[in-house]
Amino acid sequence: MRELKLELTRFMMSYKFASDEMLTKINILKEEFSSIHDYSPIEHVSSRLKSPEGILQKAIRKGYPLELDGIRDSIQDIAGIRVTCSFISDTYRIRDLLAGQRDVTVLHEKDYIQQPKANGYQSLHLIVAIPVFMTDRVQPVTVEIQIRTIAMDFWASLEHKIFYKYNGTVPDTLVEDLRQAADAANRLDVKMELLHDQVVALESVDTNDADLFSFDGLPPFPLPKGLLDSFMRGRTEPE
Ligand code: 0O2
Repeated sequence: MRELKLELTRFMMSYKFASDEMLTKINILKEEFSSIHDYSPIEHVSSRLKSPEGILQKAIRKGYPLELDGIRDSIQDIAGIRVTCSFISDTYRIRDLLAGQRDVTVLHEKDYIQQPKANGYQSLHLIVAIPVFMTDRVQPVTVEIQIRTIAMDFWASLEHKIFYKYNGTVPDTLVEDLRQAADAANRLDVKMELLHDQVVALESVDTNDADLFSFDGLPPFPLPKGLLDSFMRGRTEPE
């Protein structure tokens, strides 16, 4: 019994560590973007771990084997992270930046943005595996990452509430209203991105900030041309 408890604790901890590792990666992207590009494609990040009861219920519901190795192989959303982005292109940018990291393996991808679900649900789902270094083993652990825009997230949280309120049997009129709301959310996403692109294009014409640098919320500061030239020489002409 003691042995089983220990195994279960290690099992749950491996998901917490995997989630922490992915959150660190996402937060690094967020900070680096804000510092260097003065803009972050990530608006909000949240995470959750399924409880042991939730894991057991899902395993029973899906008919999976009720032992830890079997559960590890079949339930891939024990650790879940949700990344909310400003624009649709950002969701793919974040996907590419995470998928391109050496220790991250994308096991599955479901693109409900390109192909929304029949009810209107949109989101980009990734199941990734990341190695977790424990005291006596390196364990590849899966994490589900849902990447979506603010409008998609707004829609999904309301739909989730409605779905549970009606115990999964939502009246047809409400289903249709939700589908229309999902279309409206998509139109808003497309429009907002077009507006944003126009503003970015204007900014790059108006300002010549090539010699301005900023870091960690500090106002942009100029770097003397002589110093910049010497940095560049140092990079291109190694001794
Ligand atoms: P929770 O508590 O949010 O994690 P799976 O059941 O995961 O083995 P499935 O259903 O094919 O397989 O996975 P999919 O389609 O990738 O969906 C997984 C998660 O996406 C769900 O988790 C929801 O969080 C979200 N999701 C999928 N479809 C919808 C939808 O129509 N509306 C909303 N609001 N969310 C959706 P869980 O397991 O439902 O729960």
